[in-house]
Parts: sequence; structure tokens; C-alpha cells
Amino acid sequence: PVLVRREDYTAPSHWIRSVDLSFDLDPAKTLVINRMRVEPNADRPGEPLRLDGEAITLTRVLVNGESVSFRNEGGQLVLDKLPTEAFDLEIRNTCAPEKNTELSGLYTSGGGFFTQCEAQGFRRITYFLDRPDVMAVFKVTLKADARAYPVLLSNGNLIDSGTLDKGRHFAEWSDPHPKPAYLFALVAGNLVCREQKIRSRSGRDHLLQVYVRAGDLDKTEHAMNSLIASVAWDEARFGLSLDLERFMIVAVSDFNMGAMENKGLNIFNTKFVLASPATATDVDFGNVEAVVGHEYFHNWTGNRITCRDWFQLSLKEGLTVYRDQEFSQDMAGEASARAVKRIEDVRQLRQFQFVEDAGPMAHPVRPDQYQAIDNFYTATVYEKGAEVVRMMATLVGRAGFRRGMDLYFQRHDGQAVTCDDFAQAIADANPDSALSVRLEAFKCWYAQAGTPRVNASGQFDAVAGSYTLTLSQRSPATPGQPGQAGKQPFVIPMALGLIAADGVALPLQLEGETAPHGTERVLVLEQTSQTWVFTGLGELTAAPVPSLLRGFSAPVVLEWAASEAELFTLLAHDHDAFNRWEASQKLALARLLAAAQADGGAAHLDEAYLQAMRHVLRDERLDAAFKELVLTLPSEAYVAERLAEQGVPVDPQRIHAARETMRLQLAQALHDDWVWAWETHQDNGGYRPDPLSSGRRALANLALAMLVLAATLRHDPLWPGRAYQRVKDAGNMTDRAGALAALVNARASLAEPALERFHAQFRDEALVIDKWFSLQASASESDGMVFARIKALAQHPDFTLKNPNRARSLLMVMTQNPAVLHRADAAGYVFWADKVVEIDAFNPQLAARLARALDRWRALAEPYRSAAREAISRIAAKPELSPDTREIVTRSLA
Ligand code: BAL
Ligand code: ZN
Repeated sequence: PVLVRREDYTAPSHWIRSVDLSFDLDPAKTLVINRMRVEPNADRPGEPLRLDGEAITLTRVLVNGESVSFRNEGGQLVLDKLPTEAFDLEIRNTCAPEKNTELSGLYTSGGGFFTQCEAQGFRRITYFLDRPDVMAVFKVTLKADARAYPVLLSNGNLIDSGTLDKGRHFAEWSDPHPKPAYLFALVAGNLVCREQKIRSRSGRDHLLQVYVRAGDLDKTEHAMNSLIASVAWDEARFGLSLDLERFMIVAVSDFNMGAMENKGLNIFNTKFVLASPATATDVDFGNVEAVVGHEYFHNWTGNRITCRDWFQLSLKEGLTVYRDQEFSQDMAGEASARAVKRIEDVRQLRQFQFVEDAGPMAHPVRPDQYQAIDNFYTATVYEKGAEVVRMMATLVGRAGFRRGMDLYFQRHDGQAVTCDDFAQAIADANPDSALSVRLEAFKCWYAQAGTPRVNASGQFDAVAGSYTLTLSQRSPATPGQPGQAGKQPFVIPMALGLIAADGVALPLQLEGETAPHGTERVLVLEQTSQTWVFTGLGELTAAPVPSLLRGFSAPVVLEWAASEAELFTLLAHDHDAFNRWEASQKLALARLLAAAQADGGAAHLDEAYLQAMRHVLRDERLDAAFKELVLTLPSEAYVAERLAEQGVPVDPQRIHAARETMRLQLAQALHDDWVWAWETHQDNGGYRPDPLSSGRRALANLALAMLVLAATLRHDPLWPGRAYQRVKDAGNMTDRAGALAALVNARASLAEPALERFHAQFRDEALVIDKWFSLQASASESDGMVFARIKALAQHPDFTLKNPNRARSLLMVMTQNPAVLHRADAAGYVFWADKVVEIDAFNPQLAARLARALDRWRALAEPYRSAAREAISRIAAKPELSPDTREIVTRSLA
């Protein structure tokens, strides 16, 4: 395997200024004619031209119309003795789209042609300098059978179309914006589209289109509305207008990623386009909005300014995730709904990125090396990358961040740049900011892997009326990067407040200041340890409670030994909704950790905790969505990480048992409150996926789950009956899937008929059948029944490994269900390993994702640990493994 290193970056030997591509589309054998205008890079004279190519057949090479000699070296097409001035290079080759099961390059799906070129799929279409810093203007001609492929799309504007002989037709597209090859796209198929003309703030007219298969047009309204909202938001928030006459989204059901930001022709996994109340849940609606926004925002952050090399991936991904998170928050509107979105994002970060940062795949936001770049489309590059951008925004302020973005575009529009260039622009636009003066130290966030630990301790001096806060940080070792001594301290923005025991927010005045500065401020921790003294607290009779890391102002683990009383105070009074939720999670976590380590594993919930939960549930001032988050216990994976952090070997079965016991206690002790919540959170009007009504549905679904759970245990048919009725007659998928999940998770006898009914009703809706699989794979395990079910479902006529969504709906979901994957008899691992190997033979990207499931095997208790290592070793022992999966298992075992 070839290791690619960031430090080895060199500029390309040549530039490709323009490309004229012609495709004669045929599923079995597509002919590609690729005419390029190539210019030697004056900085690297006399170098041969090495063109990337993979899984394609070369038929002709011409330089300025003449045949030339060439050689093949390590898969690359090498041309020596080239003209020293600009020249025309023509390549002819063929590829076989219907055999392309990797779904990278040009492939067929559902009778159409689609492409996926990021990161390195373009070389599977034709020979090219397939690297993001080579940007060319593309003209594309598509020829295909007119009946089978009436729609022919590529990037940019349609400049010509017409008929050809033998029932074929053609379309010619031209994209005026120079772009790297990874942003190339083509689509040919039998598609219909929803379209809308809009006039943007800048006064330009644009045509927006969403292309789908014929039966799906009624599921495109939300995507179109999200796209219109995205265009407006980017203009309003960042002054960035749509630079294209035509902007297209195309849905495809076989897709490795979520979606792809090809210039002017975004290609989407159907999962993130199609949404109707009958088939999509509130979460799906939210995801469609976020992903449509994300891909659209890439048009500026990614396409207009792209990455110099793939090590800089977070330049576009971290920034664009930050932008889509902000977009979703702005769309949510109210402060409380914004906080809910922030909590959900942080929950996601901790569940996936923190785990990644603690395991064998831990890497910096800007990685230093890779074998398969596809393995680095990670939670670290995306979600931690977004947190890094968010911290910059915190350090320069909202207006300062806008100034920084303006300068970034002023400096780099049309270029391929680095993460350093971005940080420099934000800092330079804010020369006096907390970021600018610490820029070099701040950049550690790009370079150092691992989640920093921040320890906090406070001391109240009633006589002096002062509160002394000490913050210190340390960094864990990560692969290739030693811990504490080897890492520089991070620059950590710590948003905080102080609360009196009665809930009053206290004015914050630091020693040496003449007046308080509000009730919330951001301290910057930049050394290993620092102390701040807050003064003017002479009126207080009891110590204030610090509310630290408000809004999760930095991606760190906060170690603060809060007392129960302090957590109850925060839960009841914190002005920061994030920290109120955080307090609830800490209260639950303490109980879960104790129960998971206690003999017998049973959690006993005390009255104080239950009373606090009851209080939240009944609090009229709080949003239903927030209540649902507070009353949902920390996930088993999160509990496992906290144990691992304390050096306690992780026993997933014990954690599962403890959490389930706690859930049951919550269900029973709060029974009347759940009844109240269910009854008072029913919506009779039409379905709308807005935050308020989706929050009400979320809480009603949680209440129903609790009621069905408790009722099933006491053989009371009332609530299971109600849930079954809801599966039958719900007016939307959120309620229907919620009721079905309640029955399945409670192992109610009505679960079986409900599952059958659901399947029969939606047998023709692929995305709903995906839900049907996931719902069963994510069910609460009991006596191995869920695992047995999953194995049976893998043989179901509707199941296939070939469709990534379907494969993920069962297998990825299973690996995220700890009590199913981690079995004392190792059967979960054996099943998983077999599937990784099976998938790897035809879709390495998908296999490599699945192969990450046992990343944290070293943290496991016996017998899991040894069995997990053995399962990974079994995969690693396969000689024919793809480089993608090979990299994952090798790192895992290292
Ligand atoms: N660029 C790959 C898909 C995405 O992040 O939008
Ligand atoms: Zn992206």
C-alpha cells in the first residue's frame, strides 16, 4: 500500500486549462473522448506528464493531433518528451459503467447513468491530473439512446441538444467556472423534475431543478423549498450569491455518500432529497434541509475556493458543516429551537467524533498521511472541523467572522488553498481579536489529534466576595502523536457564566476590571493551567455555581467534579439551554456508570433524580423538543467511552442492562407524567416539519415508548393496543415509525403484526423499507433475539448488500447497537467480519466504513476484547482485501 504524506506535496508538472469531453453512453462499454489543453508548469520544466487512470481501457493518445509514445507506470499513463509550450492532448478510452459496483466514477443505477468523482473517481472515467489543484473549464457532450435516457445532464449551462441517428440524441453542456475534476458530473436517465425560477437578491434570475424518478415527484417539495431557503440564506448571512443560471439536484438510490456538490449538478442519495409526510420522519425532513443546504453552500466553500490537496479536506468540509449547522439553526428560528439543534449536533459529535479521536483511526482535522483518501471523510474532518471553525467565529465574534469570510473570498476566489490560508484570512480581518494574537497556537486544532481534557475547579471566598476558577488542560496520546509532553496546549474558548443558588445570573467582573462585563463571557484557556478571579460577589451567602463550556464552546471533555446539588441547580436555572441539558445528562450518566459497574448491574433511580425529570417534563416554559432531549438517557456508546476514559474495561452487555433497567424505572416512576405528556402533545392539524410540532411529536413518541414498555411488562394491553392503532392510522411517518419502534423495543406481542402491516403498506417505498430494516436492527436486545432477527433479515428477499442504503440500514445500524454486536459467544463479530469481506469484494468504500465498527476493541473487557481482535485479524488475513479496508484493519490492529 502506498502512503501519501502531506509534507510531500508538490505543485503539478502541468496545468490542464480546458477539457472537452465527449461520452458515447452505453452501460456495457462507454466511449470517452477527452480533449485537453495542457500547459507545462513553468516552475517544473521538463517533467513528464503522469495522468491518473483506474479501471479504464486506453485506445488512443494524440499530442497536437499526432501519435506519441507513452508508458504505463503504476497505473499512471506517463508521457515524456512533451512540447515545452501549451499543447492539445487527446485521449480516447472506454469504461464499463454497468460493471462499476464501487459506485465511484461512471456507473449505472436504476437504469440510468450517474457519476461520483470525489475524491478520486474521475480517473475511473478518463486519464487526467486527478488532483484538486488542477482546475479546468469543462465542455461536455453526452450521446445516448433517446428512449432509455431522455434526460442528459452535466455541469453548467445547456448550450445545444438534438437528435442523432439510430434513435440516439445528444446534449452539450458548458461550465464557465474552472473546476477540479472531482466536481465533474454527468447524469443520463429517465427522470422527471420539479423546477422553479427564482430571482436572487443580486437581481439575477436562476432556474432551480430537482430531478427524480417518475413516481417520486410528490416527494420533492421540501428539497426545493430547502434549496430556495439556502440560496436566500447564503446571500443574507454571507453575501454569497448563486453564480449559475441553472442549479440542479438529481436523486439516485445507489450512492456511497449522502450527496455530492458537483458544480451546478449536485447528485444526492435519495435519502437526502425525497421527503413526504407519509414516508419521511421529522428527522428525515431536517436532514434533507441540512444536506441540501450543505451541498449548496459548497458552491462557494469548496467549489469557488477548493482544496490544494486532500489533506486540506476540512477546509471545505469543516467550514461547510459549520455553515449548514448555522443555516439549520437560523431556519429553526427561536432561541430554544436553536439550542435543540446545537444539542443534537454535539450529541452527534460526541457519539462519533470523540470515539474516533480515542481510537486507532484518530487523526488531526488536517491529516498528515493516508493510504485511501476515502477513509478520511470522517467525523473528525467534518464535525470536529466544523467545531474548529465555530471556535474561530467565537473568538472573532459574528461580525468579525463575516469580515474574515469576506477577506477569504477576496483573497482566494478561484484558487485551491489550505486550512492555514483560511485561518489566516479570518485572523487578518480581525487583527485585534483573541484569534489573531494567538493564531499560531490556535492552529494546533488542525495539527493535533485527540480530544483535549479540560479540568475545572472553583473556590468561593465569601469574605473577599470572590470566586477563583482554575482551568487546566491535557491531551491524550493518539496514533503517531505522543500525549501530554508531545502536544502543545490548545487555544480553548470557554464560554461561561456564574449562577447564584437561587438561579440568578451573576455579573462577571474579573480582578483588575472596574466594572462587570455582562453575565456571560468567553475566557481563553491557552496555557496548561490558568486561573481567573471573579470579584464583586460579596452579597452572596453561598458559593455560586459555574456554568462552564456554554453552548459547547470547544470540542473538549470537561472534567468538573460538580456536586449533585450544583447539577440540579444548573438543570433548573441555567440560562444556557445547552448546559441545562448537559446537567441532565451528567446526572443520568453518574447513575448509569455506577449501575454498569455495580454487581447485578441494576440501576436504582433516586427520588431526587426522578423528581427533577418530572419537573422538566411538566415545565410549561420548556419546549417539547428540549424535554425529549433531557429525558433521553445518554447512549450506550457514550457511557462506554466515559468508562474507557476512566480505564474501566467496557462490558457492553452490562451497560445495556443498566441503561434498560434505568429506562424501565423512568417509564414506571413517571407513568402518570408520560400519560399526561402523550395526551397533551397530540397534533390534529396537518403535518408540518417545523421545530415546534416536530418537538411535540418527539416527546409524544418518547412518552408512548415509555408507556408501551411499562405496560408490556405488566401484561396490560392498553398502550400496546394504542401503539398498534397508531401504526395503522397515523397521519405521518414520524408518528407511525415512533409507534412501531415503541412496540418493537418493548417486545410487545403486537410488534410482529405491526411490522408485517408496515412492510406490506410500504413495500414499494425503498427508503421506508430501509427504515423497516433499521428499526429492527436498532431494537433493544434481549436474549439474543434481535441478533437472530438481523441474521434472518440478511436473508430477506428485500435485502441486498449492493444498495448502500439497504446494506447500511441493517449492518451499520446493527454495529451501532452495542448489545447486538458484542456478544459473549462472538457471533456478532463473526457475522460482521463476514459481511465486511463480502462487501469489500465489490464496494471497498462501503466495506471500509463498516470495518470501523470495532475500532474501540482495545477498550473492551474480556471475552469481548480477544474475540474482537480475532475477528479483525480474520479480515486482515484475507490477501485480496481492498486498500481501503486494508488500511482500516491494519491501523486497528497496530
Ligand atoms: N464532498 C463530499 C460530500 C459532501 O461532503 O458534501
Ligand atoms: Zn461536504
